[in-house]
Amino acid sequence: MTHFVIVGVLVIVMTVLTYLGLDVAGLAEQMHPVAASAQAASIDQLWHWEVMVISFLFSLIVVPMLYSLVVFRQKKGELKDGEHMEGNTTLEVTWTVVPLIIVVVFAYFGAYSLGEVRRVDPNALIINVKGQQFTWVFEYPEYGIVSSELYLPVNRQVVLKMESVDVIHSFWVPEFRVKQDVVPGRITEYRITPTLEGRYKVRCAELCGASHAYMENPVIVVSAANYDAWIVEQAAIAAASQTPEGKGKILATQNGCVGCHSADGTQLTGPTWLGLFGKTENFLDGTSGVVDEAYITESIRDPNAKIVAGYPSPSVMPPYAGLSDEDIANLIAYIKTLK
Ligand code: HEC
Ligand SMILES: [Cu+2]
Repeated sequence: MTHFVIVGVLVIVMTVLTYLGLDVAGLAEQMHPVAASAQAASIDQLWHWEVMVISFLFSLIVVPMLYSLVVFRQKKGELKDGEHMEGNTTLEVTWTVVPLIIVVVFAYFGAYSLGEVRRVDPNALIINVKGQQFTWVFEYPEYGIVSSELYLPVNRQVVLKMESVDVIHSFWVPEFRVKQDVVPGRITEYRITPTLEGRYKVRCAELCGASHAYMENPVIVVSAANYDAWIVEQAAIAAASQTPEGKGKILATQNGCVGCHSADGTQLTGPTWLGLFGKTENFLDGTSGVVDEAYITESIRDPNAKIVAGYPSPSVMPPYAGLSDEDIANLIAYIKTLK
């Protein structure tokens, strides 16, 4: 009987020590970052209960084993066999029923926690997420905004409708705790209510190719007011990129024009575009002319037709045969804004 008491006490001591050890390790910044979502609460609670039970089960096995090894080891000169045992119904019933109860209780807690995590708020903000090798793209369908950063208002539920364009990815923000696969050809949902303002990172949690480890994008949780301001700003940018000037600016970047032509007067390989439209240009052959739509179009399609005075002949500017009339009109609209 005294053996049972001693082992019982040792098991309790060992449970506490194991739990404290695991808890300290688990709370280390890397393994258990700050909880930043409403969903994190029930998940963290479940985690702590599980660590507790794991500590107890570990002690329940290891302590009696070590105790028996030491206390009931074969003494010197002792040669006879150990006592023969024929089974013990009470013990067998106990070690079947007790674990069964524990498993059922945990199944209940698990289901409850899952319910909490998936709780639907009908006013949730909808954001479409696209995972692709090796980045995330966030689309705010109500505002026509596309962003590489996930901006979220604090204390409002968001539902991410996630899709992959290539292989399986997994959306994971450790501070939010919840993790969800992103699968090609299917839309998966991820609900979260951020509760703490700050900058976090979404990581891909499914090995998806060579640069999988770099598949990280910023997640920024801000106050409702700052979120609204960001939406207004982004919507303005999105709208601006739809105007001819906006499209022209994008074309100038895409086609590398900005590498040779500055918009602010800086001298690069080519003449600056600042104040270009409407001015009188002197050419290498001694003639001059006013910069209008026709001249700019000619300069783009056939850079050698007229070379600006002071620049080498033939022109270092490549001819852009691939640009459509509309592209050129947009580029001209953009150049016109640079006064
Ligand atoms: C490799 C450098 C380079 C690139 C890239 C380039 N340009 Fe040029 N561009 C020049 C140089 C040098 C000149 C001046 C010599 C000449 O007239 O060809 C010039 C002249 C021009 C002119 C006439 C400017 C003036 O002052 O009269 C226009 C308009 C122009 N480029 C538009 C464009 C557009 C639009 C693009 C992109 C689609 C582009 N360029 C890309 C080098 C470049
Ligand atoms: Cu991935």
